[in-house]
Amino acid sequence: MMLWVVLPAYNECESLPRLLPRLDEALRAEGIAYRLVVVDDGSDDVTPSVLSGFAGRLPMEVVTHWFNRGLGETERDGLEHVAVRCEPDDIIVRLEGDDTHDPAYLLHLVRKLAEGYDVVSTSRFRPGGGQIGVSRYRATISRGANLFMKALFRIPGVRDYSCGYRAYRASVIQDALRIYGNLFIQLKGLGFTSTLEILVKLHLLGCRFVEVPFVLRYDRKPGASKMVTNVTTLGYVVMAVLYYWPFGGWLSRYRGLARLYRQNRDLAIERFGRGRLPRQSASGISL
Ligand SMILES: Nc1nc2c(ncn2[C@@H]2O[C@H](COP(=O)(O)OP(=O)(O)O)[C@@H](O)[C@H]2O)c(=O)[nH]1
Ligand SMILES: [Mg+2]
Repeated sequence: MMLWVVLPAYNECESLPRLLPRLDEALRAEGIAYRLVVVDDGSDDVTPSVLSGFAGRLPMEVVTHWFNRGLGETERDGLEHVAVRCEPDDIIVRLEGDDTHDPAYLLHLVRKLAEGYDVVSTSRFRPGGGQIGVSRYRATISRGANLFMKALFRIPGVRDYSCGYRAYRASVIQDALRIYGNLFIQLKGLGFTSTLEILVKLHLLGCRFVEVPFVLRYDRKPGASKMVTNVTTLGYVVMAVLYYWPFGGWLSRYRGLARLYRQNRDLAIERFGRGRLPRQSASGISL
């Protein structure tokens, strides 16, 4: 089993030198084989040279965006990069590059996934979870947004819809790409909406979710948040419309998918699939 760690990074030159060694230490201590995929989203600080400094020391690959494309395209490219290289039994974790997600939780996520779930999320809203260093204003917005998401997209096992620190069984990400193709992350230019969309699309696929309590360490963040609140809020609203739209919205388009996928995965892919998932050769050419 290989653990693939996807790390979106946009101007994270201060936090990466703190985060990467801790991540390596946490996984090495447990003897977990891992590969780190950093997606540099067109950083205009010294993030690229910080990453080159780690290249020889850690098992890592860097996917580079020459322009700042936003979190949606960054998550998509990180997940696709891994999906064509990993084995179905591998694990994919995505955490943030701003050092607010303690790598110690990786072990909790991996252990929980071994119990048979498809997705394990970290959750600030479970007993023992919380957030340190978050302003009252931001905490209130985040709480409100999560209530909104819960009301609209209720997913059993999920309380924290907006924290992107999650572990996925690699096979479900591969299958989601086979089924949704480029529409797996459809809302790309709308701030951080993609983090929620991944959950919703995997729910429509019939995945089983669980959470582990998690404390967000916002006090460790060196700079300000890059979240564009207004755009992300607009994204949630657009997503609700797409989800419930009676003429080909997600709920109607993917009706029956979850049940079929659980009963007969191959048939579900044949009936609903819209994407191929090529294997990538060592030379990096799609086969
Ligand atoms: N790709 C991409 N990643 C971003 C962008 N803004 C932030 N990120 C990354 O997405 C993650 C979340 O951003 P962050 O500033 O931590 O938001 P916050 O934690 O909600 O305050 C971090 O790993 C960032 O490096 C962006 O415009 N594009
Ligand atoms: Mg963050």
